[in-house]
Amino acid sequence: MRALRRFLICLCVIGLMPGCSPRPAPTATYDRNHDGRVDEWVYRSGNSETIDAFDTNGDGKADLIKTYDNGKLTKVEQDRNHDGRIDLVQEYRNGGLSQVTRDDNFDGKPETVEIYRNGELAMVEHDPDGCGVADSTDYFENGRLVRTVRRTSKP
Ligand SMILES: [Ca+2]
Ligand SMILES: [Ca+2]
Ligand SMILES: [Ca+2]
Repeated sequence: MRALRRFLICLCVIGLMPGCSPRPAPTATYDRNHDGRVDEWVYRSGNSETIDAFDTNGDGKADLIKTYDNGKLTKVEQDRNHDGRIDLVQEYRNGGLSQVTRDDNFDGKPETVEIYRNGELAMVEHDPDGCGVADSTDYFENGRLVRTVRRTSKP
């Protein structure tokens, strides 16, 4: 599943995954809550992309990462359980939500991908064992589940 591969790639870019290198140096850092420790890192890569990473719980590790392209929000990544691994990725296209990738059991492997079209939920792919291939896909029309397709065999 392409979405899952992208999920892992973005972990590498941010440098949250151990063994990923080189980690780029931030172009700016901030101490927003004035406790003497950095809690926001800003990375500018290339001409148009900006990555804004926040530490919301004060453990020194980024857990909320926003990516902008030409000032427009394109991605929000969250580490909701603060284990250093991203477990929720929201992607935006033309200002609207286009995809949500979730690792709700926090094992590092996403098991749900939601695809949005024109701001409405269109498809949900379920991969409960996180192997990277969806076991079933739900299709939605006008906000209603209309079809579920199950994969009969897995590679
Ligand atoms: Ca944190
Ligand atoms: Ca996590
Ligand atoms: Ca998982």
